[in-house]
Amino acid sequence: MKLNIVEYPDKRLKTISKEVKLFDDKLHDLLDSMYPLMINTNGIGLAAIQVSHAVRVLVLNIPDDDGEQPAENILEIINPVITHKNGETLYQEGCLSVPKFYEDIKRYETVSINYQDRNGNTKTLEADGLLAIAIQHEMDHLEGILFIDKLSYSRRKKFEKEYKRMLKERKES
Ligand code: Y12
Ligand code: CO
Repeated sequence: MKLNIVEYPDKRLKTISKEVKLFDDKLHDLLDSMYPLMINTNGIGLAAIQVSHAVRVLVLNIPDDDGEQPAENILEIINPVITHKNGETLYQEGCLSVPKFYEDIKRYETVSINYQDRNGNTKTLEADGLLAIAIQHEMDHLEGILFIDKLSYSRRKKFEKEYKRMLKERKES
């Protein structure tokens, strides 16, 4: 399946994604296509709405201690629900849909989720560190929320100005 990353300010990123009910070949094809796109664009997380599919699907691959992202470490997360959350942490986040921008965002330090795998089996996961941050970032995409939506008014204004300039420069080059 040919996929392209949707970039801010595309309104599709504001869509609330729908629950997956069918764990069929179409879902598997989407997952199989999202993973190489994420890796080839240096991503560690990607939500289906970022490739124009409004379904509650995420792929994650947190780099290991050597910075590698082997395919066996991939996490395919469908219909996730946070069951526990704790603590607070700050991390400079980036997003494939908001190229070239990184901002400090406050998140829960640890989260537990229930989710389904590609075959519809129910799983649980307790996450901390970068994985916990990535899960929260990607789950926000399912609600149509971007990390830049969490910025203060003044930081958001600054971002909009810089982003507009970046888009103009990109168009001219
Ligand atoms: C911590 C913080 C954020 C997340 C969400 C997942 N974010 C990403 O995977 C971000 C990837 C990203 C990749 C970039 O590299 C390229 O596009 C080649 C990038 O660089 C530029 O835009 C130039 C920015 C972000 C999880 C955990
Ligand atoms: Co993102």
